[in-house]
Amino acid sequence: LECYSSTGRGEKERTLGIIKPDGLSGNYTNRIKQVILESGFEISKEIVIQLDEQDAANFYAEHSSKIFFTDLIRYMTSGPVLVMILEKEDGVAHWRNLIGPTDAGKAKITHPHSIRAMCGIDLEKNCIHGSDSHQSAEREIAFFFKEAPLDEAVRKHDEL
Ligand code: IDP
Repeated sequence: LECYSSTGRGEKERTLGIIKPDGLSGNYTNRIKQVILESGFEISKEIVIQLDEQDAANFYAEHSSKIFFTDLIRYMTSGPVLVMILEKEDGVAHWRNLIGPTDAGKAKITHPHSIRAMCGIDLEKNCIHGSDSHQSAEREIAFFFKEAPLDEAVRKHDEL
């Protein structure tokens, strides 16, 4: 049984990455994946999906009262996204470091080697998402990858 933890040594921690619509349509996917793999992450699952307004609003529910919410939903539904489960020791923190600060325009100056500096434009169109904590990562992974709970999987197997 694999164990996911942000504290244990040598244990992998899962996090969620999303190549946002501008990243996909701008053909940054291969360059982003190259950076991910060179940085020691494993991409354990990936899907390409077109979010509808309800999906995007649910995913970003914590921002529903912000003035940029409507624009954010429009942006995230403007085309397909590529969603990935990424795994590495201390994966959440390492992935946040790799993507860089939210404002891609500023990232080009302060974090020129970050992914957002490479393919993002500004505070909104920053081309990539990364979970901000271990808890967020698990919630966001469950949002996109609805895995059957272990006992349910075992029950299904027993029924065969
Ligand atoms: P994060 O993605 O770096 O964690 P959050 O504050 O969680 O940043 O914001 C979620 C997303 O909403 C950002 O990645 C960006 O696309 C968008 N966003 C955040 N702040 C603003 C803003 O002030 N104006 C427009 N869009 C924003």
